[in-house]
Amino acid sequence: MVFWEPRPRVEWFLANCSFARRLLPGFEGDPIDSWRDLVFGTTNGDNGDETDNDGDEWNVLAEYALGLNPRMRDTPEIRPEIVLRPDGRQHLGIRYRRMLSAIDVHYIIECSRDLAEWHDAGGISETVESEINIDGTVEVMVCLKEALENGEFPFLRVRIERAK
Ligand SMILES: [Ca+2]
Repeated sequence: MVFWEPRPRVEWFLANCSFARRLLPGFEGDPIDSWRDLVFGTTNGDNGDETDNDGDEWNVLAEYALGLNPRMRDTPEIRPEIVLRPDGRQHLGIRYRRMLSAIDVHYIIECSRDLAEWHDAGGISETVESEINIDGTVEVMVCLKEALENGEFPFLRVRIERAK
């Protein structure tokens, strides 16, 4: 006699592929809570958004949003770049790696003339590259629309904010 019992194939896959849980936002509550449960083993305790558990000066929200490890000192992949655009001119850009499934986070590109006053660059910038990585992150390149020679903003940054 042969017994056959259907197996919950999807759950089996999820249980054995850690980053797959990040690729299914909302599968078990808020994406950040699923991630928090995955990396800390709990959503309770001292692992709130503003906590810096590993002392690398990146809080839990930033570690989540930028695809870092909140249990190990590491640095995000964020860097400025000068990009030659189809208009034949050089444009100031910022390249960063973010969590693909972090739909509960806003990534706000900001520009500045003097590093003191920052402005939302959403209307004057555009995403020119976006490449998904196998680890559940995506590498994004955002450039100012205005060429560097005419640009009034020599500084860019990414501000991370929890979606309400
Ligand atoms: Ca870290």
